[in-house]
Amino acid sequence: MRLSRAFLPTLKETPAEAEVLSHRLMLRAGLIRQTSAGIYAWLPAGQRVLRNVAQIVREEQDRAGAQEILMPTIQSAELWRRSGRYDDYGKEMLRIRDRGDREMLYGPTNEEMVTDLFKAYAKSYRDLPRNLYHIQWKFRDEVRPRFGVMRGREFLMKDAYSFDVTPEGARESYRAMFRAYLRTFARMGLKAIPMQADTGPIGGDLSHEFIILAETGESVVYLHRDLLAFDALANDDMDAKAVMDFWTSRYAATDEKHDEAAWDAIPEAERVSARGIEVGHIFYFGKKYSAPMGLQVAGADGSTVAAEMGSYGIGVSRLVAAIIEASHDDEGIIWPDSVAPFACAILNLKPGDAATDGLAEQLYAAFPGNAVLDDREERAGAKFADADLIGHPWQAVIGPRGAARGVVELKRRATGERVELPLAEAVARIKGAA
Ligand code: P5A
Repeated sequence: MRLSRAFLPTLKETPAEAEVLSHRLMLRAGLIRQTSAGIYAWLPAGQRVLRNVAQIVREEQDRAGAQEILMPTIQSAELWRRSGRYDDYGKEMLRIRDRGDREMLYGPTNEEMVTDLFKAYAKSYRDLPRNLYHIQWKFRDEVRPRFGVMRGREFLMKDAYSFDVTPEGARESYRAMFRAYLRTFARMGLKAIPMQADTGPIGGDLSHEFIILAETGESVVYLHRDLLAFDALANDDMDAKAVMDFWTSRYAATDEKHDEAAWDAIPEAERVSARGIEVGHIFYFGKKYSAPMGLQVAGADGSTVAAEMGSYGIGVSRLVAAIIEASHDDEGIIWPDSVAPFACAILNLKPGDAATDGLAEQLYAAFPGNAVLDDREERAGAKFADADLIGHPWQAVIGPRGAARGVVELKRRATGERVELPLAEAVARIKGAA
């Protein structure tokens, strides 16, 4: 994308309405724009990050054996009456009527819809286990939407739903998602800690929230320091049971589940209390939806059993803000390579100069669709500031002196390290990191 023609608007001023850092940076870097309270449009750079985050989530769901579908955002009230949740859900649910005066709603989650959908096909125990997921917009009319996309009213969620014949099978499905979540967040450069959690309106008795530590987080959390040392990508060969056994062998709880006595029993030097952001939440709720909604299959012995179900959520749009909370400095965002909107920004310090233009164009051509070329007639300082603010992992600075020698100055955003390299080596260095 050439900045002279791109829609990548940055703001110099800090917007007054933004209380937390990620929200301020998302507005200043031109990632999002509010269209009504708690509802946001995603601008090109933001949309690219959102898409990258969703893609990592998708790859890890697929790897864990879940299958992607896409269910509608609009649901019928009748479906929710069958589970008994229509009246319970309260004001958070956006209720709508169509022209035939039928009661509809904008889905806050999809347990009912997926149960009804799967029920149409699942007849015998051989049709299970299955895990179906989608990445779809949700609407919850939150009392206090705040912190930008961190707590929005409309937000993008990945929600997966597992169907098993037995409780033990359902626990295995739960553990597979548990492990997949650790990998998912690690690939985004985040350390997410699973914690025992309350189940709220989703229901069930086994539940974990995945929390990343950040000072601005809404949740207060308590954990054993051993958990901070676990590396989900390095421990890739561990089976799902071993992973979950490790995590549940050490203390970790949110405020609501905190147990003072258990906490006091941990040596003080091993305790960590912090604030965190909930980026995922998984539930095992058995027959809560399958029984009232009639999702039953024939078991091996001829008996009829209601499916054992779980659901597994990831806040995809919230993650964009959470990654910024975890990775920024005074100048702006520092995107991990895996989710960055572009692999690199090419800063041509003298547009119109044959040598800088030539080198900049060559470098730009090496990253089709994945670089921004700052070809604007702007001061060098403004170009540096914008590139730092948007947080491109690499900046390739091309000035007349370097261009005369055929070299670019490569800056790594995360460390500030700079190195002068001939073009081909600069390309290789950037591609090697991604
Ligand atoms: C699990 C999947 C559920 O809805 N049903 C389907 C279950 N869980 S949850 O915890 O309520 O939500 C899952 C994740 O969605 C994100 N999230 C939000 N993100 C932005 N704004 C919101 N208002 C919001 N509400 C929930 C969180 O990351 C949560 O873990």
